[in-house]
Amino acid sequence: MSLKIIKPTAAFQDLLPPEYRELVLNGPFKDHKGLNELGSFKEIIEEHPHCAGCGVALGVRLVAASLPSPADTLIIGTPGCSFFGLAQTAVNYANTAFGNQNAVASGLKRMLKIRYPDLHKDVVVLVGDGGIADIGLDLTLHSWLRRENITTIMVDNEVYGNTGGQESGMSVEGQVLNMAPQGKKFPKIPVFDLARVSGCAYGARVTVASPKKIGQAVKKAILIAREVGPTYVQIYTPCPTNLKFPPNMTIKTAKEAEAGYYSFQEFINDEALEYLKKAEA
Ligand SMILES: Cc1ncc(C[n+]2csc(CCOP(=O)(O)OP(=O)(O)O)c2C)c(N)n1
Ligand code: SF4
Ligand SMILES: [Mg+2]
Repeated sequence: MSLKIIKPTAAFQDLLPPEYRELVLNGPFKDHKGLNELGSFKEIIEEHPHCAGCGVALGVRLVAASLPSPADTLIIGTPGCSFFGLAQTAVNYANTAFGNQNAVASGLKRMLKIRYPDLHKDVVVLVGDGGIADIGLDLTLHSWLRRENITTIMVDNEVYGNTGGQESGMSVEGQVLNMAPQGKKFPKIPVFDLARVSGCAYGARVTVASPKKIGQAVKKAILIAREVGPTYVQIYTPCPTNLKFPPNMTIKTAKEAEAGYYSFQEFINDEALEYLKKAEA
């Protein structure tokens, strides 16, 4: 994201909300800023339309604040609640037809490598569980099997939040939802394990209750995708509206999941480990 894109014209300068002005003055554009330095500005630059307490909105914000080179990153999304916040986030962002994100991201990454052979242009898919585990699963797996140099990030709220509560492949077995009144009949699709066996060089499974872990995982995933191969980060981002818990319980819900079936997990192959050691040296 270039500062030029968000810098207001002089006439509007004083009319904009204080967080916007703060973002322009102190946002993560010139100096690298990490999660510890989240300002009063919002990576999400306007009041966003997510429901109160939305785990997906928090996930989007934490990912946006964890990008190693925000100005040289292109985020690819698809329909779903994440799209609301992403369209209002201070990142370069393009949307795709539902489920096509990893195919579009593969093409863009290849094109950017040709156009900017000496620069790192990070292409990051940031999409919901339905977009990845259901309609986009074939294109996601094929991008991994082809070893495309892209990072895929799932904001997993375990439901189709955007369309009113259908079950997704990532919903837990037995979960009752507005449009699954008898409860889901099969377990969560093991996308994290599929990432490992389909050629991802690095993968992490985290929750929004652990922002630092998200920061580290996103950074590692994007760096490794530059040189080694595809990477995957799966973030539990609970949805109060569809899972029907109070909006101030999002972090508590994520913490409980993290202590149980959504524990932190990470894998990395030898080549990626070597690469990280060199990059950090
Ligand atoms: C081809 C196509 N089919 C269906 C839809 C309708 N649709 C929009 S978002 C969505 C579900 C998104 O669920 P998920 O990816 O889990 O994201 P969430 O809203 O939960 O963040 C569906 C089915 C669409 N936009 N395009
Ligand atoms: S429906 Fe759920 S995921 Fe979508 S904006 Fe509301 S809380 Fe967030
Ligand atoms: Mg979802």
